[in-house]
Amino acid sequence: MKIVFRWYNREDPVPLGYIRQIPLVEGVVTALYGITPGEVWPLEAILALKKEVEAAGLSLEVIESVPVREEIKLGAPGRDELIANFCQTIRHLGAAGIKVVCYNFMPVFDWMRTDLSFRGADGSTALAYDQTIIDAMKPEEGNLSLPGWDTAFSAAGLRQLLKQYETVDSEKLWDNLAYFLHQVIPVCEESGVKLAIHPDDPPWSIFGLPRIITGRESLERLCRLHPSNYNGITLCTGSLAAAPENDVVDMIYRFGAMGRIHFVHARNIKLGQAGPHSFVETAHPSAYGSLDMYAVVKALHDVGVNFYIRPDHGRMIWGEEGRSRPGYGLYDRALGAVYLGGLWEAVSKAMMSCGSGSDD
Ligand SMILES: [Mn+2]
Repeated sequence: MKIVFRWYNREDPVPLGYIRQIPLVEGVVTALYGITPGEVWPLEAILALKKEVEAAGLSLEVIESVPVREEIKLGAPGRDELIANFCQTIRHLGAAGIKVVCYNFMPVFDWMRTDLSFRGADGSTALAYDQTIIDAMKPEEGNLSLPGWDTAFSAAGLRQLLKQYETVDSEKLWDNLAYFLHQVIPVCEESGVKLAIHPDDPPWSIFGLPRIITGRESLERLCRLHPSNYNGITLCTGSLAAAPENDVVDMIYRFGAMGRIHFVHARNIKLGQAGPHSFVETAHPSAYGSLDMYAVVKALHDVGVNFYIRPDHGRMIWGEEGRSRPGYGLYDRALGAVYLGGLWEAVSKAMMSCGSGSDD
């Protein structure tokens, strides 16, 4: 296990020097920003980024994310060239020593929240999701006011994109994912770069758009699309656990044993603050949310795979606000990193003492 920390490059108000001071954190996860999605990432720019990170005493072995253009998800004209560009980016990342690339296959909307500053009883703020707010919006009629999304698309651009998706149901989206992986995975194998899909967040359909990476069954299907373990998973505990039927610990045993978990996003959420299909992000420890984080870490330890793990979103605490990206402040994520490392130490040492116990 290697603990890593997401860093938004030079735009991030959290400097590399601060990340270097978080106990147990060995590296950062980042991306090249400022490149038009779909363009090839230049090798020189990747190498320069890696050099900058390493100069701060940290490693850069995981990229989050290389964007997948809508044409690829839609199966629209131009996708072959865009997939070829994605492959070339993978080759460059492999040449720079990158081991894992996170991506997602969510149509139009990436992660979704309805409140970026839900205030907790202790005065901290966190991201939250309430399905009833989503259900009241009609993006196709220009009625979409979501925090963090208002400026992502023009109303006309969004309407046009949603129209294109009218002919893409779940099965078509699966076909388009299979088509993509069929071309990309062999390049990943040659380049030594493991691909790790991020589950849909939240893991159900929103605004009538298909969402397919939602739980155990769909992850099984993903694995079957290409038998290589370069076709892997980013196990995001908070995303998957938003659907109460998802047993995250069970999924770690299942997909960890298959060698498919390369990257873990660990965070806790509290389900049901505003009824079914609602949740609020909490502090990482088990006591604050619906997830048993000890069981999560123990499962990861038990399956014995090599993986990178990062604390996922954190709350805003200790007066930190605004300057950071939602969920990506320094303090609460740093607490999360140390908590995860502490659980790992406890699980490791408990296992060791079990192993040597027979001599006593
Ligand atoms: Mn995640």
